[in-house]
Amino acid sequence: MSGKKIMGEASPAIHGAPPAFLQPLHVGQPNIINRDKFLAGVARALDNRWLTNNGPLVQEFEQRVADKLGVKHCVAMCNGTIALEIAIRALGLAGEVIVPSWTFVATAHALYWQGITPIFADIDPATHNLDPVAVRRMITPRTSGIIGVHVWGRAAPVDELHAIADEHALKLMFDAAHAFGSSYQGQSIGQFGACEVFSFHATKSFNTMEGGAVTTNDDELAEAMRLMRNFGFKGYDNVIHPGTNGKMIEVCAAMGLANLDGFDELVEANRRNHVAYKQALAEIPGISVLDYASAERNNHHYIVLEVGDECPVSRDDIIAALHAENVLARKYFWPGCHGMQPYRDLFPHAGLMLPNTIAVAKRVVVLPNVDQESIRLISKIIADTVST
Ligand code: T4K
Repeated sequence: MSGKKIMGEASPAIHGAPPAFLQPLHVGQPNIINRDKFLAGVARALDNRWLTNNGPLVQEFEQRVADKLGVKHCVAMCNGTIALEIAIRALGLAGEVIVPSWTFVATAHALYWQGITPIFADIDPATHNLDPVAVRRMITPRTSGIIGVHVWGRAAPVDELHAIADEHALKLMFDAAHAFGSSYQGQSIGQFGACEVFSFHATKSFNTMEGGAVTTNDDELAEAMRLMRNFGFKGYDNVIHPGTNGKMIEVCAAMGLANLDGFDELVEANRRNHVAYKQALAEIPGISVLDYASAERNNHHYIVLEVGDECPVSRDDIIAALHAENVLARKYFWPGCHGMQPYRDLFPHAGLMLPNTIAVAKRVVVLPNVDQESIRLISKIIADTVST
């Protein structure tokens, strides 16, 4: 495996301070697992003189992803946002749809963009995923569906959400943008709800540069989404459906095929990094690293730190100290979708129903998933910041 995260180069310590990094360490630095295989795939596409429109690399990619996730259909798309929009439309969602506010804004925008109102439900502060009790509270006669999000690759409460959806005759789908390679009750994410939507953006654990996919076991839904991603064409000169352009290109599929090969080793390296961060930060007051359910698979892509009230410095102090050393740690989803436009103006009091979201948004820092030596140095910067 080549190119697993660019290692930060440490400069000599000045006056006993932790060393700064010469190159910025980003959250979301892309995983480029097999450069040679990717370049060979690009050459294949060029030799084929077939660059997009359901080419052979995209078809091979879809089959490999479907096999890996144990699902009947994988419909590859140009990105996760368009994949969400197409899935939402193919499912026939309308009126109001319940989503977490604690997600990337694309989950909400994919609804709003189609004239559907996202209704924000609160999360469980322990898992950062939708709280089923809060979801029940937000159901109205206009509700047509629920989009669960597997935040940080940790499965949303799938069974509870299914039960609510069945009880109220709602459609259920999942935003699995973070969750490639994760599981729920031992089964791969990608198999749940009516369909699940992945993002393969450059910053994701598994990437195709830009890209996404919808996975489903429903033949009719898969067929509808295949039509929709290609303007509604069924065969030559025959448009039978409204559609858009959601196609994945061959170069992106080449990247996906190259990255699939080394993905499991990458996850193992991520897991070791997660453990290393946990150990290095264990003794710092008020600081904790979010754990993942140990009985499940997680891709361990996200290293999520929570800075509690007992910590003598604030979350923003820690971020500032890290940035000063070229470690570009990030707040995430800040301040929650309900605090972003147009939702902030539409629902100025939404926060009253979202106390856990607000609390979590204030304490989260996401750290770069890097090599073990850099993890040691980053942890020292945090320890020194807290103790000064
Ligand atoms: N649902 C959820 C739950 C999602 O998280 C997302 C996307 C979606 C749906 C929608 O899927 P897509 O339509 O994106 O496929 C990024 C990504 O653009 C976005 O894919 C992602 N979630 C979101 C959480 O983060 P930004 O605005 O934070 O990206 P940016 O440019 O600030 O980059 C993030 C960090 O990564 C920076 O520190 C720089 C570094 N980076 C980035 C790129 C692209 C690199 O080092 N190299 C790179 O090539 O949105």
